[in-house]
Amino acid sequence: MLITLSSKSQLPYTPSSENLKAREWFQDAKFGMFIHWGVYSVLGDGEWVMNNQRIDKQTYQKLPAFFNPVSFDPKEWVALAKAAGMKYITITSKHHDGFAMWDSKLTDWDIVDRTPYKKDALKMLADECKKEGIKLCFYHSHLDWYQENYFPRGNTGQTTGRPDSGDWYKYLDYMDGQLRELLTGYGEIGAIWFDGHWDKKDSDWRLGTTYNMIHSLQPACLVGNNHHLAPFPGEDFQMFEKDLPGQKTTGFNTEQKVGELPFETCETMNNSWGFNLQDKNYKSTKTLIQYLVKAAGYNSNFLLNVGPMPDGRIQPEFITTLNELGKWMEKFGETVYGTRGGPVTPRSWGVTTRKGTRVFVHILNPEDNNLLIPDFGKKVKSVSVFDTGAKLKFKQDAFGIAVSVPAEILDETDTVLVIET
Ligand code: H79
Repeated sequence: MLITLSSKSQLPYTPSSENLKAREWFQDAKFGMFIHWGVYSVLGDGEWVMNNQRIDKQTYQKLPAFFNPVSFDPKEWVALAKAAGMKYITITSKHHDGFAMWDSKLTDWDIVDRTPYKKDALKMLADECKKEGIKLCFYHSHLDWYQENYFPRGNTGQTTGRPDSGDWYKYLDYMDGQLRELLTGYGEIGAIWFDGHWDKKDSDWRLGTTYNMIHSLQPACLVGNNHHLAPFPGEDFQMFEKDLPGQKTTGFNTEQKVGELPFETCETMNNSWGFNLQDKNYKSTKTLIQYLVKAAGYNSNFLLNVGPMPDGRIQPEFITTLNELGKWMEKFGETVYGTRGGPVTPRSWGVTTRKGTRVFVHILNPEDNNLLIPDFGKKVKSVSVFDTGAKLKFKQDAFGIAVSVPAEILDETDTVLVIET
């Protein structure tokens, strides 16, 4: 009886011209800010705290009263993203705890109805993004530990004290309704970034219906879904959580096939997505620059996460690193923005990116003063150092290009060479 709904997801999908243009924009943009922020931030123990500390719904409802982000200034967040060289922001509209960070009319489980702050944080951010030319995207959880109609339940959220009954399709209607609010009241939305499908991956998620609704409301809005599988029809980009496309290093993505859509990889600045008071495992600026560059070499965007504090500020450790990243991007951004990965596939020494007739060689782990770049079928005119323009000696034959890279030009983060073809 519900077969018509599920089979809809299998319909072939032809993206609109606006959508294809948005995909190009997305790939050119390369670098975005991921933001995990919600009432869980109050506990300083990450966004999974409801599940991990086995907090029941009744108890979890005490949290919004403590969420009063008086220091939240969207101007500061957007300025920081821009200073870091980021071109878009993807923020949690709703995480797995189901709490809406905007003024939803479909529930009172939201920031305006339940917190002393009473303001629509997403609207404030949307207005500032629009003003500053930053694209806003929403991370939206399929999975919901709060709604009773999220039933039968999946692998997680078993301990939140909900009754053993509920109407699954009512839940999906509710989710679509909330997405409709986000796509009609907050201006142009760059993307919807779904997560949580893996909680019950054999369910009828009615993805086709949801995806069609998104594309009919906003044709240029890109749909992505962190289901750790091959892309489904109706999706416009493919994300790889804490992983470069196809590397399968996380353990939970062994079934993930690399598709044909634009890629995005996301990573944390310490080990947490949502604010974690005790997590001091900060990644260095060098590590994060190298990750961004590697992502570009894999033809992928990089979405770098911050988990703002419950008072609305971003912690100073993150701010320092992001500003350093931005300094690097000011100088070397040309070799990242607007590029595509390749022509040479990633190597142990680094990666390549390309734009027009130029190939940018990013040496991340120098191995030898003689750099051997496999042949990529183009006649090389010159090889030079990106930041100084100094010409380097090279020899091209049928096997590839050998470049002499003197030790004194090596940079400990990234030595960038330009090949003119
Ligand atoms: O929002 C952030 C995390 O909260 C969320 N995605 C990022 C962007 C996330 N949820 N889970 N994970 C990340 C890790 C993956 C866990 C999984 Fe599983 C392992 C999913 C499927 C297998 C454990 C077992 C959780 C569900 C089943």
